[in-house]
Amino acid sequence: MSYKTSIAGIELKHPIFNAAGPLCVSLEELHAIGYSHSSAITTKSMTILPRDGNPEPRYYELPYGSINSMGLPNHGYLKYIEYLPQLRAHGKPLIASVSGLSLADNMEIIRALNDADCDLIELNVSCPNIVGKPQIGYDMEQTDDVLSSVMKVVRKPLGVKLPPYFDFVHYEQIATLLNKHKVRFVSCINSPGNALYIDADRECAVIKPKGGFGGLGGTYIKPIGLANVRKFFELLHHDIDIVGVGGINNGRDVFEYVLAGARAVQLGTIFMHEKHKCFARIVSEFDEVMAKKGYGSIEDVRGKLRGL
Ligand code: RRO
Repeated sequence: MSYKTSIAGIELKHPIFNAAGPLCVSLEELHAIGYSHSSAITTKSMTILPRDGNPEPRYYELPYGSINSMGLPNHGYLKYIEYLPQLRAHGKPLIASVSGLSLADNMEIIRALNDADCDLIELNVSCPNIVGKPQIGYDMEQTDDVLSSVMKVVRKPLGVKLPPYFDFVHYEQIATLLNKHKVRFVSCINSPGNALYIDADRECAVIKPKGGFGGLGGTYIKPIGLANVRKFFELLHHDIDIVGVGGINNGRDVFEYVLAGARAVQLGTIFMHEKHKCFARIVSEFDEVMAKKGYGSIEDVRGKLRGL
């Protein structure tokens, strides 16, 4: 049995799909996600113009995760608008991830997506890897401006991909804005930015851009992702859905995210590592955990984390 769920009213067969990021740039890659057991297809974050991204090496697998500084490689929003109807054949919700390099860019892309063949828009306010572009989600005033502009024009359910927060005051500030602007969902967390991994043998960093600084993914960040989901579950109006991301490797991890308050989860680093078969494996592990515990639905579990 699969445990169905929904994000902003869009139904998903089960709660597990791909995060914007790995293996979702080209039409071929997006079709491959369609053929997999991912319950939705999320695109790489799109900009106005196509981008090659940062110089390589820009992704490196670590003992317990990954570090990346991809630099937003993507085909540009006009291509994704062409790709979307072709992906419909898979019969899954289509999620367009947007990461314009300015508010004007985001507005142009979102206006165009209003008439495109996607079900949800995920606005990325948390890319850590563009030199000279601090993460919008850490600047409360800018976040307020961006959300008030985009929410005026958007005609599809729009959610926000958030950076990780660490301080309760910051959680309260950002949650106030998300509630005020009535975003439809949040995806948390993007990779904690500007981590540095050092190879002591070679006495160097492991990725080239920005002197080796990049976004951290995988097992390292699961407790940070869980904390963000939990805190937003406490602070957001309950009609704002929460999608958990960060360090999910197995069905038990998915269960933990649902307990914390997530309606669905996205896979990033494990998808890069294991490729498309991770979706079927993790779906069946999650189903097994739920069945063993005797739960009949996501709603039996969602947010029900107990204190001690
Ligand atoms: O492309 C990237 O470097 C990237 C992006 Br847009 C993002 O949102 N998060 C990330 O870890 N890498």
